[in-house]
Parts: sequence; structure tokens; C-alpha cells
Amino acid sequence: MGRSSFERAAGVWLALATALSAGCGTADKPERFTNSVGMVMVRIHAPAAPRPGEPALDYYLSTTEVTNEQYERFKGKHREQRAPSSAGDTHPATMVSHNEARDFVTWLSAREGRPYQLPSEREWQWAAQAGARRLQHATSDGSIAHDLANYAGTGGRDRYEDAAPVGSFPPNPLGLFDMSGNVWEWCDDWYYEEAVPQRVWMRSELLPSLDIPFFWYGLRRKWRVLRGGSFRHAEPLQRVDVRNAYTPGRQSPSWGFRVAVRVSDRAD
Ligand SMILES: [Ca+2]
Repeated sequence: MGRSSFERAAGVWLALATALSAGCGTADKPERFTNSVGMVMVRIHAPAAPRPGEPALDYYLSTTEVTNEQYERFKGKHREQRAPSSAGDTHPATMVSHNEARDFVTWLSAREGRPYQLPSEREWQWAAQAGARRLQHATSDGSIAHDLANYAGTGGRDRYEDAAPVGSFPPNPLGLFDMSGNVWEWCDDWYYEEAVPQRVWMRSELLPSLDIPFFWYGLRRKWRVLRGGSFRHAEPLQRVDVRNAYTPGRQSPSWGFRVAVRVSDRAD
């Protein structure tokens, strides 16, 4: 039986799209794409498991934190709830709880026809540290300086006492912006102290002018993870291995999020 003209046309289109796709991506799994709300999604691979016994990673991550303008396509009334410290259209959307961020990715999945979600901690950290390069900070060279990221204090490129418009600093080697600094980012995971046995650094709500690290122990399924530090916090909290966590209904002017799409099957 001969192929219909439609099938032939579709085949030609597919071959053309495949030939035009960059790098090792394919037409349906390009190395990068831009979705309908303007988010640039970059594909990230971990060909071998970062740690023994763990599955390989293959996913897309948005190159920037979700902005107010992007979030308000979903929730228009957030415009009246923008934090003064992050009030512009291209500033990161803050005052968004983990629960609301999950609602956003559910909405985005239906709109885009792809399974958007918050990144897992593994996905977040692998991307932030530039994969096997294992940078200590998610900056262009792995160091931390005011020319490279937005954290407490100012200097050089960092003229921001508050949040900066997303992408105001150079990206890390994977092309990802602001994974160290600007705003903390919700991850999908519950906080398990035993998963990554490290200290959780918490800012004192009672003494906000002091960056006192608090060590919390015994946290279990009631807290969701935040990663990456923020404009309100000093250098030690901008490291890619620092974990923060809070209850999923809580909002803060220094908490935002970015989105991920997991590729269902392995690329290699
Ligand atoms: Ca950030």
C-alpha cells in the first residue's frame, strides 16, 4: 500500500526538522526550545548516574526563574501581590508558595502539552553545579562575587539591594541564570534530612538584619526544599549544595521557582 501524500509530506517535514536541529538533539527532543510564555528551556543530560544506584538524568530546565509576567499569565491577580523587592515584569515571581508553584506547572503542562514540573533536588543541583564540573556556585566560573550573582550587599554588576530582573548576571556554563542568588527556588522534593545529610540554613525571621544560620533537625515530610540562596543572604548561602526548606503553603519575597520537563526515556 502506498503512502498518502500527507504521510509523505509529514515524513519530509520530519526529516527536514531533524536535519536542522542543533547538536545531538532531535526534532521532538531539541537541545533547547522556547515555550509559548517565553521560557527558554535547555536540555541537561547526566550520561552516567551522578551517584551509584541513581538513574541517569535527562531533562529540560528553564534558563531563568519564572518572571512575574510569565506567572501572571496563570494568576493575573498576582500582579497586585508583587513584592516591592521584585516588582517588575521581568523580576522573578515571588510570594508564590510551593503549592501555587505546583498549580502553575499543572496549568503550564495543559497549555504546552508537555509534563512540566518543579525540578527535583537532584536535577536542580546537577544543573546548578554545571554537571560533572561540580562548580561550588552556579556562576560562570564557579566562584562567588558581586559581578557574578545577586546576593546580600552590592558591588560591581550587583547594584541590586533587592531582586534583580532575571538574567542580569552571566549564566553558568550550562546557560542557566541566577541559580546562585537572586531568589531561592522551590524544588519538587520534600525535605528529608537523611537524603542529603547537610545542615539547613534558615534566616532568622525575628532578626532579619542578621544573617544567622539556624540549624534545623528532624524535619520530615512537612517541608519542601528551596535551593540557591537569594538577594537577602550572604555568600555562604549561595553555594549549590546548601539546602533550605519551608512549609509548602508559605510565601516569601525571596522565594521563587523555575520549571523543568523530564524527558521520559534516556537519550543514550
Ligand atoms: Ca535563584
